[in-house]
Amino acid sequence: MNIENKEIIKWIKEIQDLCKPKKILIIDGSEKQLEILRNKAIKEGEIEKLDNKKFPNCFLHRTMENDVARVEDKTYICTETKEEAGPTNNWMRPKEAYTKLRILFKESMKNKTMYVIPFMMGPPKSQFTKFGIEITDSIYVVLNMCIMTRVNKTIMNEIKDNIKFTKCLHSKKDINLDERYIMHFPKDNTIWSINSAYGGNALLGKKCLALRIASYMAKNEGWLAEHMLILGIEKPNGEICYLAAAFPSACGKTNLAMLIPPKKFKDYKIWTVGDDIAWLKIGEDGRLWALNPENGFFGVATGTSAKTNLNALETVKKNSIFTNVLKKDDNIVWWEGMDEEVPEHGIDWKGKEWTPNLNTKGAHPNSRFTSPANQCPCISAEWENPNGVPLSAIIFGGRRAELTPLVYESFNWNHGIFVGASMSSETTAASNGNIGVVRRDPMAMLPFCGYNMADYFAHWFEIGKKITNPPKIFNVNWFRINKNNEFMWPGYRENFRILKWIIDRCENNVSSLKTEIGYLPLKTNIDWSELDIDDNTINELFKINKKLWMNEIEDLEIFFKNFGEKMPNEIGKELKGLSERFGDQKFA
Ligand code: OXD
Ligand code: MN
Repeated sequence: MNIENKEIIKWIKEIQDLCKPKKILIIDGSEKQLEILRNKAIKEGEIEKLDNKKFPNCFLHRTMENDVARVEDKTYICTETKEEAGPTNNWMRPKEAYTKLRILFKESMKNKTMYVIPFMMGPPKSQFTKFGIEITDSIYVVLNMCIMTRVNKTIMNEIKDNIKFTKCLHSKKDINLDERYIMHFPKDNTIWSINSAYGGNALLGKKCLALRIASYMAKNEGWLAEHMLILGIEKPNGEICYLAAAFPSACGKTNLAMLIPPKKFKDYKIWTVGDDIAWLKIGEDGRLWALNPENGFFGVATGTSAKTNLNALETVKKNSIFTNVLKKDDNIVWWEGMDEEVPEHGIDWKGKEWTPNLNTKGAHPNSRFTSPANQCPCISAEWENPNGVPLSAIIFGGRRAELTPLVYESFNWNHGIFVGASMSSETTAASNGNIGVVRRDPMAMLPFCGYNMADYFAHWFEIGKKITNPPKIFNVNWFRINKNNEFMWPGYRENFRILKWIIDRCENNVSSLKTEIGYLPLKTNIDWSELDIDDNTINELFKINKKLWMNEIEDLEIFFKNFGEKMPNEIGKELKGLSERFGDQKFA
């Protein structure tokens, strides 16, 4: 491929001199090239081919045992001052970080091929779209990037001399955990990642570019890069209304994005626009428009079943890569929680013989599928619309055993930001017997914000000043538990009932109950029919316990203090308002 952009040529040469690969291959995303690479990866043991009849063009990959998830303690934002990165990010000065990493990258690709992947985050001809180039020594990364991002023959030369692109450098090197680093250089529009081949650390278009670097760009350019799914709800009259929702990792974003409404609501339909990342811009109409910059899903396989997510099961049946799942004797995949019966024998995610009586996991709990988004049976017709889709609502959520009700609506945009900034998840007794360990995760962005989160909150307030027709902001909690440590809400497709109330609120179809924390539904405005739930449980799901909320306010005060002077006053005002509404004069 003939490269015209001089900066790209210079950068490739620089990395070549540093990593000393045997060969360089420019990736054009063509089936011909991918086929050669897949065969090479099969020969070298990086991937295995699955049964081509049952799972056409699907492959299995196993990571090293020490390389199964994102590594937040090894993830850095590299800026001149610590203040720019803020108290929630690991920080290093760029000079120090480059010096450290250059030593690690030195000759890291010796005797290997260096793959250069030009890619696009976002659809063609969109104002949202950003370019990146990832240099890697892993075919697994190439194959995944060709699903998760848009890669084709023309992209390299679309990045003209004056067009910005993110320089992404990755080497799996020797997967040494002690020398694993995922470093971001927002000012240089650069990402360097070494010693991991796990998706979130190695597919640099996703968390690294589309969230950490993009959030920094968004702050400077007046938009938002968020850890949110996007979905459309089609009503019986054919109208579609769009929502975006932020939940901490592993709280069911992919399941909600692909939800099939319960039988009772068969005249409604959910359309998936995205399952993990949303880029949000104010449109000329004063509404907030949302676009999914990705091209595929990198979803958690474990627990995915016909009950939890039938659409995902359909999506992964072809052209997919499975990571750290169990391989059955008939050369197809299985994971804990899949509908099929537990196999009598297989090869587990570590590559070892597995039988159920071993009492070990066949698939890693964070096993994954990588699948093209356009294979999803409920993919929205608008998912590649260059303008995105207009949002009626933003939903925040987390796992709180006793605190937050099933759903509530914020009073206005600023209060909604406070609700998002207060987001947290808690281990519930129902999941591991250790109740009440709270992890604060504002807007589900704690591990993904590429700059000081105090500035990030301020940026949300700034956006609010410019939107004339903002989406309403809600909070949901599917995870409340009762005295017997059981989840009170059935969740999954029944969550549709709550989405329906949310759209009814957006369209001013129903009134609500004003409380200290926000607007709650009138019980009669949610359809509970055909659900095995009693009145008492419904009341419990909406209970606001003053004592718990007073503790929460204290906890939030401590958390927000971490951000020091930079914290926007609006957050303090909202906290004070909440406290006063509970009759407390503490902040007076
Ligand atoms: C995550 C993911 O960790 O989407 O949030 O993989
Ligand atoms: Mn995510």
